[in-house]
Amino acid sequence: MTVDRVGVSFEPELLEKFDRLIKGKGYGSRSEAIRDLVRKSVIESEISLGTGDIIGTVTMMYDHHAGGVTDRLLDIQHHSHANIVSTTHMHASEHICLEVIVVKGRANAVKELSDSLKAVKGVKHAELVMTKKDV
Ligand code: NI
Repeated sequence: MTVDRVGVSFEPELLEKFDRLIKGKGYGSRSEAIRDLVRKSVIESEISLGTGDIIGTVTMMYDHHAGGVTDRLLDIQHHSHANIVSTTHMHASEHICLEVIVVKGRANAVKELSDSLKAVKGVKHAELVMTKKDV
């Protein structure tokens, strides 16, 4: 892989804070830390446009004793325009289920799926993580 070198200027106070931050996170160099920040920014920007293809996960925790929750969650997934690759289910306790849904597709379709799942009564917590494979 070829790389282009760029120079970045910082105010000393900001650079000092940045160095402390990245040391705490275990980065070996400023370059790698800055590349990660730029990548994150590019990914978030492309995702916010909503039209590009993404890969990601929806992690949700729900009480399967809540009326009809399992049927509703399955129904939403079967009708989603996002491409559901796999689901993993863990029976976390007598009442609580943890489910991780691996998805790919248009960011908008994946967001819509995640929002619909979050809104189901009985779903106590859900988080969507999206990334791109080509950044
Ligand atoms: Ni379960």
